[in-house]
Amino acid sequence: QSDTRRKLLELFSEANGEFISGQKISEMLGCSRTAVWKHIEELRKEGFELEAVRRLGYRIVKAPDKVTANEIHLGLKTETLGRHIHFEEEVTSTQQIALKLAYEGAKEGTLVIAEQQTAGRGRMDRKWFSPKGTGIWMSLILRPPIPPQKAPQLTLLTAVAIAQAIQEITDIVPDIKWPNDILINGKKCVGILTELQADPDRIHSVIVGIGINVNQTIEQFPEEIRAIATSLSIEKGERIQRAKLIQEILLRLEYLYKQYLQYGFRPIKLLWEGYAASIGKEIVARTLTGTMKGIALGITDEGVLMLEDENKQIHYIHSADIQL
Ligand code: BT5
Repeated sequence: QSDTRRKLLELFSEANGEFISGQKISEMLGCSRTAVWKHIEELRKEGFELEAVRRLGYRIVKAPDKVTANEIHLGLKTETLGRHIHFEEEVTSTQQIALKLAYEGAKEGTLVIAEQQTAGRGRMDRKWFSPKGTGIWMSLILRPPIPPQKAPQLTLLTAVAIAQAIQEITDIVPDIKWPNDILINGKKCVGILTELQADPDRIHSVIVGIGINVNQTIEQFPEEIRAIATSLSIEKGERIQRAKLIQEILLRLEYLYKQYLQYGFRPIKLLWEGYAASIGKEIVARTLTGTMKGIALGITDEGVLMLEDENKQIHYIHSADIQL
């Protein structure tokens, strides 16, 4: 049933807004004309606008701004990432569901996505606000054949993919703030949370959690983050179609991930530096063991932050909160 629907959406996607005859659809799907009509009705219920014209057939006019598996699959060009999608209207946290699926053996590239999270979280159990229908709250399951200590590089890789996708869709060039934030005009628009399941020498899975503020207005942010947070639509001045952005992210992520597995972190690092907000500037780094002030020199080939203090001593920082 849902497989047929997926095929139908693929047909529409290939048709690029042109009409496809009912006859052709029924042949391609291997079902009756009546069944085709029923599937079309189902898509309409999901919010797709479909035009039906006698003798011409059907064409897709508009996909709704939803993030169900259908919306994301329509026009998705990846080979593995996002090929399996687990969508829910409301979850506690997509991380939690992805973790469970990964444990049960879900394939690499499986994507968990929800319209709303009731217990979205950031690093160190901080809260991540994930209101209904306005953002992208998703978790991607990866199974990279790399040693566990390299996993933080995937956070940086993901940040590059998202920055590229944002630039492509909105024409805004965002800043990446090491290690896991993307900022626009100094305000946080994206947070990334990478969680690892591994033995000392082998990764079972990495769950890459991505939170993006897309269509919120300023008033829709809770008081406590209003001064530090922003959304793409606030910055761009128009609504953004979330599914399109997700497709772009998955495509770029897949490409960078392949590059990374083949050539290592170096090519990613160069791209990362192109978006880095803090390089050459004075920053404050809060780590678990204390606070350090200095100039951010850049990242190493491994993705570790280098900070030079006032005594010209260089510190290598693996994880911290950075204040610009
Ligand atoms: C992060 O943590 O930035 C990682 C956020 C990852 C969220 C995704 S959504 C899908 C997946 N499922 C989850 O449950 N999580 C992932 P961190 O660097 O610790 O930043 C957290 C801080 O960002 C909070 O303490 C707030 O100050 C701020 N914050 C919370 N919600 C925000 C939002 N929607 N936009 C901007 N800033 C926010």
